[in-house]
Amino acid sequence: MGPSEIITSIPEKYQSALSSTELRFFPSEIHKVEDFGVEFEVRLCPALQEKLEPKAEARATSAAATGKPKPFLPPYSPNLYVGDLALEDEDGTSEYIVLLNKFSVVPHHFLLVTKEFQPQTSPLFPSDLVQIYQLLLAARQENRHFIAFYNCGPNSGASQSHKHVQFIEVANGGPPVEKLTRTANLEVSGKPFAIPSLPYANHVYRLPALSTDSTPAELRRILFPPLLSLLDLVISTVRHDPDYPSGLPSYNIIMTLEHIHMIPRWHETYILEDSDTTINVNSLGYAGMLLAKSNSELEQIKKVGPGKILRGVGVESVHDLQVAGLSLEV
Ligand code: B4P
Repeated sequence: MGPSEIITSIPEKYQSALSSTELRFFPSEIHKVEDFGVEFEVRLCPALQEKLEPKAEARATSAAATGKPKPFLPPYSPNLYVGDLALEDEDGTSEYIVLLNKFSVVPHHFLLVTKEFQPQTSPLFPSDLVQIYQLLLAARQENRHFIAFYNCGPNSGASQSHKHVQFIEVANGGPPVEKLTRTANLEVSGKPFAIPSLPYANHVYRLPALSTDSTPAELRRILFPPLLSLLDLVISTVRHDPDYPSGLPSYNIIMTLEHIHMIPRWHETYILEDSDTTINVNSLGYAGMLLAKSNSELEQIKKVGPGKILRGVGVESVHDLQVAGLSLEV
């Protein structure tokens, strides 16, 4: 299938997966919380407590050693499987499958998964980027607004160890953080920048207008150098902190047709003071979309503030260091 066929088949596939009961939809409601110039959308979804598999357990299920089913390897459930995608790129052919998210909080949430096992700790490759943007462009052609996100590394919020990029539908104006990002007035284009008002390290690249007519080679030339420079910045940022855990870095990536955002991560969950509650944060949190699985989590998020939570699981912003004259090596 091509990217356009995938996008057009998602609504029907979603409906039949829902009727089959294999896809579970968890109703939720959005609460707006203003913080650091962003109107955060905190999605209250108590029904997710019924999803009995917490992250640590899901990771174990996903690990090769358990002998339990691995959800992103065949045989795929016919109800969740949308199609195969193959990308003829300069590097040869890369193969992917598209699956509907089995645990859907937002309808039509889908996953782009590598056909062969690759670890979720590996960076995005040029072919991944091209495939992601072909899907985002195909959706925009249908006048639908999706963002893609990638939870990379052990503390990024990922629970499945097989490389997968997720796609979620958002409102016309994009996710909450994108509205703030759009207001950044860049002195020079074609360079990464940070949103200094946000209380955590963040690195962003503003993309030129992309076209559905672009060839894979053109998309690769436009998209891959920015991704590499953002990754360099993430690595430089975490190196500024001598206490950052050794080993592979963790980070979140949010991809829209306008920007690529990359946010280094330190911790997987935010532990609330004076309570046993923990808040799980994945890439969507940094898009301005947090998840609360109970009313008490929602109240705590409002009380503590999304910015403090995101700073707590992220890394200190090095913007102040840059302003103070300490440059980052890129
Ligand atoms: P990961 O990258 O490993 O982790 P995640 O998105 O944080 O989801 P997690 O599984 O930890 O779920 P959580 O309860 O926190 O992604 C794995 C993906 O594969 C997930 O989308 C998962 O649902 C899906 N999956 C697992 N087994 C599968 C199978 N057999 N077949 C197909 N897909 C499978 O969060 C629950 C859901 O809410 C997640 O989808 C999460 O992405 C989403 N979510 C989180 N914050 C949200 C927000 N603010 N708004 C809307 N949705 C949100």
